[in-house]
Amino acid sequence: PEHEEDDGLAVQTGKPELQPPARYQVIMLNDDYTPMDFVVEVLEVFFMLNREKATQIMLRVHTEGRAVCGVYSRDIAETKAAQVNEYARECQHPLMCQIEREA
Ligand code: NFA
Repeated sequence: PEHEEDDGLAVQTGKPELQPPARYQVIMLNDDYTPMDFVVEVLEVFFMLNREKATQIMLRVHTEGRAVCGVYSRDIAETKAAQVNEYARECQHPLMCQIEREA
């Protein structure tokens, strides 16, 4: 043939050039002060969870120290974590979310 197809690998590194977008976990951290009811409300509102799922995740955070609330694109994960942290601060609770890139 006159030319080969592009195999999608960079000439220098051999690494794939087009990767699927990275996914980010939004992780909620336990603390000693935020009321359980408040945490359940946050999980319902910001992560669109029903009462049962929100309660399960709240209890996992409480007993294990942290739990994944959801997995999103980087932009959405950053926004959700920032919204939770801002809302908790406004309500004078120390509740915190952070994000972690999936492996
Ligand atoms: N540990 C908090 C309490 O005992 C409840 C809590 C759960 C806080 C999940 C933060 C996250 N009131």
